[in-house]
This record gives sequence, structure tokens and C-alpha cells, in this order.
Amino acid sequence: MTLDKFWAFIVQVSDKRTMAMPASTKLRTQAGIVGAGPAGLILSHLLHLEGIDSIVIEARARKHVEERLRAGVLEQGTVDLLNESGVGERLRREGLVHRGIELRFNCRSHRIDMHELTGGRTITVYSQHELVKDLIRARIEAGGQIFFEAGQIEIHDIASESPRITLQHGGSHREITCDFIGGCDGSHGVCRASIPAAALRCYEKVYAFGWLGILAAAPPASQELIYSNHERGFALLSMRTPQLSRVYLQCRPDEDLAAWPDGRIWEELQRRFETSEGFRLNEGPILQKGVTPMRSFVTEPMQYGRLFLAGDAAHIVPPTGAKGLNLAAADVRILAHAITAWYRSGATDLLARYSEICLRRVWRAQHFSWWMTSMLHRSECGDGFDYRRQLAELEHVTTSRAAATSLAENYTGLPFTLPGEQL
Ligand code: FAS
Ligand code: PHB
Repeated sequence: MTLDKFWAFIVQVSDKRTMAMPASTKLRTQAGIVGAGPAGLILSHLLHLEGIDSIVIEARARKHVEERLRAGVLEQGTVDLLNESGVGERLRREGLVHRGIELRFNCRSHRIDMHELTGGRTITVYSQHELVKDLIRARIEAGGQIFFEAGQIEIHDIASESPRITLQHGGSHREITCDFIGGCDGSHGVCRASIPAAALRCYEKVYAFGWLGILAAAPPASQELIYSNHERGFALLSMRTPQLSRVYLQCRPDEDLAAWPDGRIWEELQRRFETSEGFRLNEGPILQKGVTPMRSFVTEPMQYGRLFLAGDAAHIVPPTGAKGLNLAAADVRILAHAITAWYRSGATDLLARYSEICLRRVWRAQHFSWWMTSMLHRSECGDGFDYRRQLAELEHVTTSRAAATSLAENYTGLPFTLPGEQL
């Protein structure tokens, strides 16, 4: 029996185990986690390593979350966390380690040597959905429970010491009682919405532009990412593998994809990446395309009673700084530490400081993501002054060691332990 057949058999048995459950079941676990994105899965994995049980509840099918095209850049700290916690094997084998990025403007390229400027830090290009696959596999191999395609998910008694999650799964009603709820269900989930509005402060900035993103079967025309500020608008060349390019161009937030046949996309991209040396992107079949609106969003506090929000459920950054996934990992690292300390010694100080600790990193990433976005995108109402100011800023970042170092430190990710963040 091949390994895959063996695991298919295990998954089947566990499904049968859940399928055989009566119409309504009461379950007990230590942490109920809503959402099988990076935040929920990393949290469940880290808690498992500490011997703490959890059940992950996901509204979508396993196939969907394992194929959803999202982030692509992992900070040094996120990579270290995944390696240290034993789920980095494929990441090490298939991830593309980059030491720098390129900023392009006035048809000229400028490399930021992040490795040199930060004393050795790098980023790794590895698809979020591949990471999600690795994490789901690790959870299931360790006997973890993930309820995919769950419905009617509701959160109850979050201000009590025994919060509950009710849901429909596998044709029957479930009620899960737990000590903690990890609200990892993204920006449109039920967790944040279940906190009384009066208890929350939300900060939002919506940008007047979005990204038209494509995945193309074309070898990336550059070894490293290229961020281009062009008079016609921003563009970003990223990648997924040596055969797959991931490319974005600035568009309207409600851009009509039907107005963008493949030919027009390539033509526009070639213009936005043009250089005086005649740089050309490698073109190829476009496998996927989509428009992503852009906004900055922060919820304070990130905790209410026994419900702890993490990742996109608590904050959204525009993708220009490649911070979203990395912030999710940073949040749940703190949360896992805090929950573990509670089970180990009844300590509550880290739980109490969870929101304050996470928000320091969140606002740092918010500033950096807004700054990158403002420096690199043409604003609709922007005038000539704005564009010249952007070019002056780009000139500064690419000629001042101090300014380049600041970008490099923020882009590769600030060390996981910020001052005052003694865990
Ligand atoms: P997720 O949204 O990933 O996961 C939440 C999960 O909860 C989902 O599986 C969802 O199905 C589930 N869910 C939702 N509602 C539910 C409910 N009611 N009940 C149960 N489950 C529910 N970030 C980077 O760091 N680098 C990048 O390069 C980058 N590029 C991006 C490009 C694009 C186009 C987009 C959209 C985002 C990008 N991001 C990037 C940000 C992105 O990666 C997010 O920050 C990341 O997915 C956050 O992870 P989670 O908080 O786990 O949320
Ligand atoms: C991506 O590879 O999808 C990507 C990379 C860098 C960003 C945003 C997205 O800033």
C-alpha cells in the first residue's frame, strides 16, 4: 500500500469516525479554533507541540483551502518558526530564498541588498496554499481534528470560562465546549462579529486602487521580486516556482476583468516594467487572474473574554509589504505561548497582554505596508507633485544606506521578540 493510499485510508477512517457520530454531539477540547488558514493551522500545530488539544473548524472544503492562491512571501521569522516547529521540510526543499528585492522607477532598477543591510536576513518565496497543505497534513498525521465544510458556525459564552462553538458538520449538529477560542476566520468570519461592537475600536483606510493579479506559466524574468513605480501605475513581479510567475498591476478596486484579455495584461505589464536596458517579462499562458481591493484595517483589542482574534480576523494590510501571512504567524506564536503558560502554571499575564503585544507588531507592519503602498502606487487624484515626491522618496531609499536598511529590516521582518515582549 503506497503512503498516499495509507493516508487516504486514515483520513477516511477519521471521517467515518466523525460520520458515525449521532445527530447531535457535545465535544470538549482545550482550544476551539475557527478557520483553517495559516493563523488557525499554525496555532493548532503549536498547541499540539505543547500537548494541548484543539479542534479546527473550517467553513470551506479541504480542496478549496489547499488551492486558494494568496500570499507568497515569508519573513525570516516565519520561516524560523515553521522550521523550529517541525513543519519546514518541504519549505526548505522548495522555497526560493531571496537576499534582496528590486525597486524600479524612471525606467531604472535599484537593488536593495536586504541580506547585507540586515546582517544576514532573507525572505523565502513559498506559496501560502502549499504551506496550508503542509500544515493540514501535519495536523492530520498527528491525529488532529479539522472539521472542513462546517456550516452554521456560531460562537457562544465568550465572556465565560467555558466558551462554546456550535456548528453543522457531516450532517449533524455539534457543540464544542472549550477553554479558549482562537478567532482565525479571516476578515469576513464570525469571530470578530461575535464581540459586542461597543467593546471594539476599528481603524480602517481604504485605498482608491486595487491589484489585478495573474499566475502565469512563464519563468520569472528576474531572480528576485521587482516593485515598479511607473507613470501608468504600480506593478509587481513575483513568482511561485522557477516556472510560475505571479505578477500584479495597479488597477481600479472594481476593475472589470472582462476588460483585460491576456494580451492587454501582458502589454500593460511590459510597459510598467520597461527599463532603458530593454527589460522584457517572459510571457506565457495565464492560469489564474483576479482583482484584489486594498485596505488597511485594525481591530482593538484583539481579545474579548476567552476569544482571541489572530491574523486577518483582527487586521488587514495592503499586500505591498507582504505582511499579512507573517502577521498571522506572529499573532498565533504569542497566543500559543500565552495559552501554554496558562495550562502550565495558571499564569494569566501573557493572556492579558496578548492584544497589547500583538498590536505593537501590527501597527509597525501597518505603517510599513502603508508606506510601501504610498511610495509605489499612483493615486487617482495624485498630481505631478505627488509623482515627483514619490520619485524623490524612491531616490532616497535607493541611495541612503539608513533608509534602505529601514526598508530591509521591515521587509525581512522584525525579530520575533520586540523590546518589552519578554515571553
Ligand atoms: P485566512 O483568510 O487565510 O484564513 C481564514 C480561514 O477561515 C479561511 O480558510 C476561511 O475559509 C475560514 N473562514 C472564514 N469564515 C469562516 C467561518 N465563519 N467559519 C469557519 N471558517 C471560516 N500576505 C503576505 O504575508 N504576503 C503576501 O505576499 C500576500 N499576498 C497576498 C495576496 C493576495 C491576493 C491576498 C488576498 C492576500 C495576500 N496576503 C499576503 C495576505 C494573506 O495572505 C492573509 O494575510 C492571510 O491569508 C491571513 O491568514 P489568516 O488570518 O489565517 O486568514
Ligand atoms: C506574492 O508573491 O503574491 C506577493 C509578493 C509580494 C507582495 C505581495 C504579494 O508584496
